[in-house]
Amino acid sequence: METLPPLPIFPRVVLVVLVLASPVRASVEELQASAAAHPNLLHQFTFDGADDIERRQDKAGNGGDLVENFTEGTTAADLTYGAVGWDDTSDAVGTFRENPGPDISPNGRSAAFRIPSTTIPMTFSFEIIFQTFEAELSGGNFNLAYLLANRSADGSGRGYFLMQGSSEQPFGSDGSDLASLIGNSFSPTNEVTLAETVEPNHWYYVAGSYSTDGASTTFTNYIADLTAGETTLGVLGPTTVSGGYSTETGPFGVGTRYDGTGETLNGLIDEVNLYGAELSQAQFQENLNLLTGGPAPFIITEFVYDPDADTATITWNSTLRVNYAIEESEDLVSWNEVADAVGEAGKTTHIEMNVPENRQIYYRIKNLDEAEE
Ligand SMILES: [Ca+2]
Ligand SMILES: [Ca+2]
Ligand SMILES: [Ca+2]
Repeated sequence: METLPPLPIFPRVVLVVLVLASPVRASVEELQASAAAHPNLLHQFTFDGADDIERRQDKAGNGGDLVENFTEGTTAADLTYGAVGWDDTSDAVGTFRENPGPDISPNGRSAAFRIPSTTIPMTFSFEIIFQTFEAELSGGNFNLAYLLANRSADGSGRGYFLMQGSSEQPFGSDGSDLASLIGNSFSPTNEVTLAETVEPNHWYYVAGSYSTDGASTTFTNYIADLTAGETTLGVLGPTTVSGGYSTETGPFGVGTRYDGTGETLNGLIDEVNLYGAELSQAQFQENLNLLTGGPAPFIITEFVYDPDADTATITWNSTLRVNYAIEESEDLVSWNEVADAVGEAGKTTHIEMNVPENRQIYYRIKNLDEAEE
């Protein structure tokens, strides 16, 4: 029979618990229901259905059904309907592009989708769940893949709401970004870089909200790498650029250029929601929570005291990139910061502390990025 060793006399620990409400169920289906209930939902693409026509339907019922878009002899066989999505509650669709290869027709083979005709209003938001198969687009003049895009008839108003690649010069030199570019200039002055690199085969949740008067546009973007376990949105912006996106009635590319000539995503799209309003960060975070179950509760999950080394190792549920302070106290009244840490992926952070001998020490972990009430 195993005998447990006597417990060492070790410092008592205060568990600082901040309980965050997290939904019990989390799924793409939950996000779909949230989008469907939004009063400003413009178009919704879930890529679910009994046949391919139904899979291309605008589930918002606003006449935005997708059409297939092929260049250079590609066919429906180059699209993948009924692909496995972020979870098993909803299908994704696969779009195609040769990589490396020429990115615009002629001689660029690609297959994706467009809304033939829609009107994007002066306040607008999108959210998308997608993955790319390519870390970097190459072989073309611009090395761009449009995920969601429109453009005004005279070419001035670019609504490149989300694209892989960038406008960095020389053109085509940075085909590894995720970016949003709006307005009258295809240049970094009109572009927000959401990510300098993307992980191929990782599902991303990306969103943005936009407001334009035609002369200038202000927008904010949000991103989370779902596959990496990110549960808190990264925020880019708000940014103001010159010019606007197209608010004319016209085509809208989903996985390809607005006019259907190529520059297509080689990857998977699970969900697209387009809204005729500026959605808030809180709304997008709530929708992300519906996908992930929300950030892990902020709790200390393990405390290990080593009496020989006089060290304590504290482990807690951390959020990626969030800053934390480790504080100690002998009387629970005055607290001194003794270490700091930045949250890691995988939701736990460990820190090893040196514990003074013959003293009773309390520890607590503070989230420095959370505003104090
Ligand atoms: Ca879907
Ligand atoms: Ca890059
Ligand atoms: Ca870049």
